[in-house]
Amino acid sequence: MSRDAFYITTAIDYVNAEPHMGHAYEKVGADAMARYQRLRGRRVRYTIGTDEHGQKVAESAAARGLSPQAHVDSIAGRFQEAWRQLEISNDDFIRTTEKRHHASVAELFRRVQLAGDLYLGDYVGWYCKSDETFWPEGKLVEGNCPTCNRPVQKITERNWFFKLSRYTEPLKRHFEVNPEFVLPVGRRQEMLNILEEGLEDLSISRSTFDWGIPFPGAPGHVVYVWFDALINYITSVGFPADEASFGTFWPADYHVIGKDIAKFHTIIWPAMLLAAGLPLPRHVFIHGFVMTPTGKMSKSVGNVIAPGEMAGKYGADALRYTLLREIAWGQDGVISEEILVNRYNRDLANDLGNLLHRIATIVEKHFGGVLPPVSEADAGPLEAELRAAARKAATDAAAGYDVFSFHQALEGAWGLVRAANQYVDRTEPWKWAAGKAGDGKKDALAPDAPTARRRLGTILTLGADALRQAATMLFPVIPGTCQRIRDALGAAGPVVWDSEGLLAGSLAGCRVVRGEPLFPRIEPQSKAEVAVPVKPAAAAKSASARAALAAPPAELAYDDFMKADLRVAKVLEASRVPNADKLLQLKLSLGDGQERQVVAGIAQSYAPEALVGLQVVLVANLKPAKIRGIESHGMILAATDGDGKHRVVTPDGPAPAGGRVK
Ligand code: ME8
Repeated sequence: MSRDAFYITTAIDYVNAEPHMGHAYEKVGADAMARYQRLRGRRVRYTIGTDEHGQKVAESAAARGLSPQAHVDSIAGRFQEAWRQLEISNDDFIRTTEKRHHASVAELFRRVQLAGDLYLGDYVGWYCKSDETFWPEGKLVEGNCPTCNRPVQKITERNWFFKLSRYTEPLKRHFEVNPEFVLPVGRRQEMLNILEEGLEDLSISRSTFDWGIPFPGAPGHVVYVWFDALINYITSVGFPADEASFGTFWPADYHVIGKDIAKFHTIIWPAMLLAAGLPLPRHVFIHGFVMTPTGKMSKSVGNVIAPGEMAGKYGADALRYTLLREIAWGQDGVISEEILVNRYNRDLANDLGNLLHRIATIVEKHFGGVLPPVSEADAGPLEAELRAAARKAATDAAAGYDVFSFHQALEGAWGLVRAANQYVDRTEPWKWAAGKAGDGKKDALAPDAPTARRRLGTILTLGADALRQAATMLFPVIPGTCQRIRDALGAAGPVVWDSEGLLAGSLAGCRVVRGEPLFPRIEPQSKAEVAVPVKPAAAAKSASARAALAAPPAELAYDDFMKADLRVAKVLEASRVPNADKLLQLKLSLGDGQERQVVAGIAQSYAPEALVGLQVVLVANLKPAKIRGIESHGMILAATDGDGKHRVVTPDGPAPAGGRVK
């Protein structure tokens, strides 16, 4: 295999039911890896597909009153549609009913037969139709399938067998020589334990139904569905006819699969390849399971979350981001609509979307939408800090992606998103834009206009560049958003992992377009409205709680109302409260040199700079309180719009600061 090629596969999904979140999780994770490798310049081949033969699929077709072929055609289409909605960038979608696959299975069988590894024998034992797996009696758990816990059926069939037992020792050696063959390494021992017990030969034909690839030279037998399905990985890269492609991409770099099918991929498949004289995949990466807050996803419990529906409702990137940010790859984790909405609001809307909005607004207003030049002459400690954050983010993100640690890669990239927001907070571009000294220079004299403008230009273009580079680091996970950010910043050309030229000011001259918000905030109205099933009693309770909230408060006597001292105030300064998503610290003028400090919970609706200069209404005689250790004296009034955004109440025309509001 040439060194720049990279071949990654996922499991091919059974077409007995619709695509679910577990399928989506696997495809999104492998997609992030495929996109990352492309970004790093590798020639990537990413294969996904559908596993269309076997007893279970035949029975699903019969239940729908369809021929197996008509059934698999319709469900395979549903999977392809779901992956299109999730922006999966697969290079191939293989279906095991395709001709190319039949040819590949036939050739593999020829080789295995030539090796003397096939023989006819009698199988008497148990079969799990759901997992399409043979089980010896001793492995059953209370008479059920040890993997899925469903009932098994006793079968007695004259079948063809594969001499799997022959490969116990060669596989042990392979595990020893390649300690990273099975990843994460924690899973390796489980597979070694199976090898230590010794392998039994495997029945690889079925004769009691006919929905499968005809077993070569054995009329009335079809190939056992797993033996057929695993071969898809070599079919996809051209086995046996396209030697150039096969030579380039095989062996695969990674088979990405779930923990329930580890033995098939780390023991049976490698044994098949050894028998056929073909190289083994470099790594099998075993991911964990996606659960819901109410346990394993299952139709009967009613907690299945359809990935296409979620992507349609919140966007592909919100789902992709949540799946890979919430669950450490390799471990089990919980996903719900509520978790997605929280991630969406907190990370995507507040941090990422807001950063673009803040920069684009000022560039549009003060530079006609064109990013100004960066002046290296006045780059100081804040710029040095931002550049250091960019370098660290690139290193951390790459370190995460390299080992499938997507949550760490995202956390690494987010370091730069946060640093860029802080850079904007601390440099205070809105002050420079108003001709005042920003950068926290509270008592400095107003700079001359060209100096202020030059400083403002540096801040905006470096801030924009930091955002562009963070977007590049996030590209493997949220590709659509990354492209929208690049378009908004006028960044031309393909996305490249440019850890060399970090924050070199290369965006100067680009035309910024302040379009729709990247992630308009979503207000989750109540827990009852998310996909997690809510017991009727709980739903009723939350409905009555909402009704109580909506009921008007008791009547107020005029004199009581007049006790509230409402005053017009002008916002002099505004900044974010560190480590508090919702809070802004405001300095207000009440006229005659009187100033007030107020902490307001409106950070998710306003960028600090958007408030400076605004007239607001202050409840001036509210008892002072400490919020996050900051004194807050008074409260500003705000309404809430239909999307749950705050709208600060402001006089409908100039009114003197300190004037009473009645
Ligand atoms: O096993 N969370 O197909 P499949 C995460 N056709 N991953 C999950 C999951 C969950 N809740 N549920 C399932 C098959 N998966 C075979 C594969 S490969 C040659 C043949 C994963 O549709 C599961 O572990 O049952 C597997 O990797 C993939 O989804 C397809 O499962």
